Amino acid sequence: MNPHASTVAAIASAPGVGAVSLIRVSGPDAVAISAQATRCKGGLENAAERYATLCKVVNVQGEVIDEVLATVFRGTRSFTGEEVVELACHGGVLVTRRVLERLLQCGARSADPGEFSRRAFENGKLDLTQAEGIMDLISAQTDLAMRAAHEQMQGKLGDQSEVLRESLIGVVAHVEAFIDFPDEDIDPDTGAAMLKRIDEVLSGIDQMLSTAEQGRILREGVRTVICGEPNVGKSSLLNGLLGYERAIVSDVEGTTRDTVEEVVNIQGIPLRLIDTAGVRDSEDKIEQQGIIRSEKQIELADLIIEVVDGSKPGKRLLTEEQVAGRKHVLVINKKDLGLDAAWKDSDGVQISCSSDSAITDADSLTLLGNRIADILLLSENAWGGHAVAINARHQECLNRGKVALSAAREGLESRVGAEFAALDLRDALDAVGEVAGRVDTEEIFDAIFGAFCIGK
Ligand SMILES: Nc1nc2c(ncn2[C@@H]2O[C@H](COP(=O)(O)OP(=O)(O)OP(=O)(O)O)[C@@H](O)[C@H]2O)c(=O)[nH]1
Ligand SMILES: [Mg+2]
Repeated sequence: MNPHASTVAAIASAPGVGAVSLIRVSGPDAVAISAQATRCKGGLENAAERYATLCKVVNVQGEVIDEVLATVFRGTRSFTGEEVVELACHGGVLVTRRVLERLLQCGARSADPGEFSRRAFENGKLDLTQAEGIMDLISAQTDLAMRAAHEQMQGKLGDQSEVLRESLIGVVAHVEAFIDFPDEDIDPDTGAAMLKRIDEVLSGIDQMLSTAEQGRILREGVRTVICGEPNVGKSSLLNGLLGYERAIVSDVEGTTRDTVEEVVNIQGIPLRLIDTAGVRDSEDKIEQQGIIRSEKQIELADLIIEVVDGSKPGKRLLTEEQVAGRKHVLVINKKDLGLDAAWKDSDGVQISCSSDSAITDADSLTLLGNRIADILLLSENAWGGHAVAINARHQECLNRGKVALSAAREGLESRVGAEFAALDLRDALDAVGEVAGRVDTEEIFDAIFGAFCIGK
């Protein structure tokens, strides 16, 4: 616990004009400072906790700045785990700023970015993953991203890493006790049992690591490139998925020259759709530039939507080698014109998608959405299995933990020496602990002395 000496204040609502603005004050003098800045019956210092109290914010001359509703949270029963006052004032930019200035005049310090969450973390109200979950929730653009953020705020990710960390503490305790107290009759638990415990943690780490890609997709969106030969209907598909005419569509081959990018929500998954110039041999310099960009986009994509004109024999733009190991879906467009025999046995998704609503087949676009969700392992069914989706920071910690733990395992197995294994195990423990922001050696001592009763 890190009790903070200072009391901080900040505007908690979004900048700009609104009906109400919220100003938060947190720290040991939150109530005293707010009471000094306000006038109300009985004084804010005596206000009932967790009830809205009507009061006036006044300047040093006693002139009213605004009438506000103040809510007092005493002791540790607040978001930050400190004394907190929340002032709901009128939502003008100037009035909000004046109320904040008055609180600063009365002794509060302007809060740093994220300082309220930081205090909540340091006061043990949240672990790091929960604090990150709040940020994810605020920036979520789709329902699925919101759901994942909620799970994280509930502490599911922190709990998972905590289970692994606790197992590791047990392992470290055994190995360190064996080193530190060689005369005690401590079973080093090396051998098979120890390795089995390490393997269990390693597989737990792998399981968490396997959610990294879903996590990145939910947070950042899937880079999805729509590619194909000219005139197959790439821009029509972009427009169809977006629901409005974003890209120019025409029957002239080579209509799209530059890439066009838009975010679309497909079954709760944010796709960053990139429409590209149709790829063909062209003499036109501008078109050539567009084609080079298309090829670059295909290389960078998380997901490739390759479109072909199903009404013509034609061939695919990409070879099997080019799509091997990539997330790829083949879209056979213009099925309304009748499917050419060349595509009859293909497992591509058949669609019709045009600015002419009589031609567009909405159901076929839904089927395409399902296929995309399946490919991304983010369909409702697949998602059900994972409560969490880790972010890049968690991934880095877990990878570091995995390397250290694998080294410890090797050391124990080849009996190089318990000391080296213990160092690696400590590194692994720290790395896994970093996921939830817990790095505490005190606990290891507790585990050693508690579990082995070394009390001489
Ligand atoms: N009948 C029918 N026509 C379609 C369909 N999809 C697209 N078209 C037509 O095909 C032509 C080309 O469509 P675009 O979407 O511009 O094709 P594109 O692949 O973006 O073409 P480029 O940008 O030139 O590479 C247009 O005349 C569209 O109206 C479809 O499902 N059915
Ligand atoms: Mg186009």
